Amino acid sequence: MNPYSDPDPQETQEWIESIEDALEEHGYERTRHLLETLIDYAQSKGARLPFNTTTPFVNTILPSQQPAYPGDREIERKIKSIVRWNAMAMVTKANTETPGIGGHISTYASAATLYEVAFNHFFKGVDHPDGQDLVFFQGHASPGIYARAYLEDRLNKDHLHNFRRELSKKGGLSSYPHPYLMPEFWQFATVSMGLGPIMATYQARFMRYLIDRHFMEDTGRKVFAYLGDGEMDEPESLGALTLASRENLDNLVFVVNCNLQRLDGPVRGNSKVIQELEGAFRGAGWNVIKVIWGSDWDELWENDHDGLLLQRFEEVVDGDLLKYVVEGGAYIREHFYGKYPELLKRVEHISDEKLAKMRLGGHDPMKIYAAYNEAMNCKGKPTVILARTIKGYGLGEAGEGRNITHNQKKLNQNELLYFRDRFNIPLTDTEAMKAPFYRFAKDSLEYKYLKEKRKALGGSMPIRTDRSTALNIPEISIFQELLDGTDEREISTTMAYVRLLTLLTKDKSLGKHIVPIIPDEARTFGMDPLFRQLGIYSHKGQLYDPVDSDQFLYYKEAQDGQILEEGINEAGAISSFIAAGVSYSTHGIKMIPFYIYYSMFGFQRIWDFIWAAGDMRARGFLLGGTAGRTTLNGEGLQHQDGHSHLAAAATPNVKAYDLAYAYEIATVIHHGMKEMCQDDKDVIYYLTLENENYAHPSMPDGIADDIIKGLYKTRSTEKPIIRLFGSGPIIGEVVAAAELLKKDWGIEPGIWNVTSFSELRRNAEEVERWNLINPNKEPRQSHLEMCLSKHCVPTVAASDYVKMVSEQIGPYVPGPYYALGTDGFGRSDTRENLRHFFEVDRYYIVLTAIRALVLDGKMDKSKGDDVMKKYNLDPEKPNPLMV
Ligand SMILES: Cc1ncc(C[n+]2csc(CCOP(=O)(O)OP(=O)(O)O)c2C)c(N)n1
Ligand SMILES: [Mg+2]
Repeated sequence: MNPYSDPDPQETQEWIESIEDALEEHGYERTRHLLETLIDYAQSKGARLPFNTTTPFVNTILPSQQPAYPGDREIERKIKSIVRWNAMAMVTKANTETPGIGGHISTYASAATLYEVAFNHFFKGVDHPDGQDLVFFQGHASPGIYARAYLEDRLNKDHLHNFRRELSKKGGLSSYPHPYLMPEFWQFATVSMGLGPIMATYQARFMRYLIDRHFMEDTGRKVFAYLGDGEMDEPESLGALTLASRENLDNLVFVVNCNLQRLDGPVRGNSKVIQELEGAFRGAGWNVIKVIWGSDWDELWENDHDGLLLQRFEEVVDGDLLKYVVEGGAYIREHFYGKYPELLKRVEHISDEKLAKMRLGGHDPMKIYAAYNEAMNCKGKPTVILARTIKGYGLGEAGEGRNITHNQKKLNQNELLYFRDRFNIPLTDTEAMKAPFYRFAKDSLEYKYLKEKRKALGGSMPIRTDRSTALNIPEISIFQELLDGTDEREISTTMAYVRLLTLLTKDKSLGKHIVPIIPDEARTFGMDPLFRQLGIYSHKGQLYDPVDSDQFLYYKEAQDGQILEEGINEAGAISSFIAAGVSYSTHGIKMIPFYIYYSMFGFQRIWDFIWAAGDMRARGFLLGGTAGRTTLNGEGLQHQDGHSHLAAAATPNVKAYDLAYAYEIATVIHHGMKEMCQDDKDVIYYLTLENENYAHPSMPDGIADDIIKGLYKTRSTEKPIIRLFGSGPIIGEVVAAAELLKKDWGIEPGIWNVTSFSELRRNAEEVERWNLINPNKEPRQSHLEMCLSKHCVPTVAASDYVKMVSEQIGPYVPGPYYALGTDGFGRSDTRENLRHFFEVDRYYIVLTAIRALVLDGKMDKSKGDDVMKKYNLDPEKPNPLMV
């Protein structure tokens, strides 16, 4: 409330009357103009007016502005009630039959109207002439979405019966939206809270990108994101709000289910979450539609001439509002209206029972329809609908509005009967107590209605399809200069990659499908020449003359620009990667994202998004630049990545490579593009790229397959007694170690390049598993065995990653296996010093090789000490992991 005490109410009233006149005679636009002009004027005269981003705690859309409801309310109510019932029955049954299997009843119970109005009137399906809307469903509202699919005949009783029992023979339903598990149903993985809102925002942005780049027409398709009010506390949820308004994403609609509760209790007990969210969204420039009150409240609000009801609502906090839900009418009368005798009078004619049941906005189809309708027609801004609902709506004593409601997994018999009565479910007591699934008869009005509504909107939702066609991947010879090597010229793998991208984007047929993505590091990676060649995407084009416009390679923004330059925003950039990576499905157009970033800010920072990308079957290339704990030398502890390959190895559809030479990069990327765009494999490639300069050899013949499998030989030896593995730039140390071994110790090791420890392990595991469960068949051989089993000699493996990365193949390598790696926090220093510090340099490789030969009985024990002395290695040197 305004704390200012009014010294001249008469004058205030006169101002209000002037505004009333303006409203009546000229409408909202003129009134707004007048008020804004007055405020601007006062501000220009030095009045410091408070900035207020919130509006009163009432509905944004007045009853007089509501459109007529285009549907049959009665039939829709019946359908909704049955969806509610089936959703509840599905979770109840699952938990009765398999205690502890989980699931949620209360979330969908609060969101049912939000979804049903959209299913009946808004969501466009794949066969709609405008194309499909993209909908991010609130993850744990999934039971309601399955329940509707059941009524539409898309799922059967067995599916519902096997909710959360995906391993059952008749097929089950995944707990949450997982496209990986239900690839023809779910489109987006949403249940890691906070990822949905930002991913939806970048989906809307990517849709624009495809339109601006002339891949498709603007047909008014929308992206909807259904979100929890508790979920809005995740930093990612609000993280891209200004991007959405800045880019005028009027194709984006957030629907926040404001039941005021999260898992443990109130989202904001001591204030109002709806008001807080309104402030955040309005401040960011969104169109905010608050749907707080249902039609039952229209009369009370209309009669609130003195603003007392509003004042009372502004006095109470969400904690109070939740208490009213639980305590009922008499309590509300006494504690809420009772504070002011005038308010008490206003509700005299309303019974206690009615007071308790006055419907809130999010449960009123009229109000929700009006909000969607406005969102559909809003131009130039994204829209958020803040809908007030009750968590566990209809559960009564079983959890309606109660703090335990989120974890309510089943109803007992009395609670089932209560629920049946509350929603008029046509079941007898005996039937209802068994919580059966209910389906409308095929000739019923309800069945016909729901089918017709969906047909008119282009088919059922959610649905995931792939209507894309294969892309023409050119021959690998387009990368010939990378295959030929650099002779004496020293370059980094990052430079080789940038060259590859330049060649690729120039390809006549494939080039335009490449989506380079970068979070403000283009210059770090030497990608700035691409600014001019490809342009940086900007819906607004370039409204200014860039400071470097006189230069050939200037900073070029363009409406049809190809590069997504995301700023310092890894979460946004990976969301763009995902949007591009699933474009084959969401838009029926194959795009190939190449997202390059500081490798430390990849898996470590945004692995959850990468996990979701895997779940959503995204395809594309992640490039961890400036990778390697000792290869990136000056940046120190925060920047040196020595472990992203561990995370990559644990992400099922990520194929990870640590590459040393330009031809390896060309081979892997070429192969990956074929897998993604010709063989339709849902794979993400992760390549680490480094910034150490050295000469790159030309590609030997016949090794392409081995590069993809993860291991190929670069140096053979006559009588092998030991072999060295190297990966990425550490191969340079390995080669140097081999020279020392020969020169100083008379040993000639074979040398192998490991391009992927994780691919080698996956292959070896797969073979091992096959051999395990096929004991009577001829055993198969892994790639490692095929390469190495001829000589059972010790192996020393060195990489710029923690030892576990190279150790992952240890059990499958014939002979003893020794791993060198970079465990511990990074440091800034020269590469040479760092490699010594982490004990991955040539001298430690030699030392380890000699020790391996000693233990193998091939050398005398004293040799170890000789090596230590010869290379000045200090036995007192502290362990890099511990210091
Ligand atoms: C990142 C993350 N943290 C925690 C959870 C566990 N979780 C699932 S639902 C939920 C509460 C959700 O509350 P809200 O967003 O308000 O949704 P509601 O169910 O109230 O609609 C929590 C904490 C999760 N799924 N994701
Ligand atoms: Mg909530």
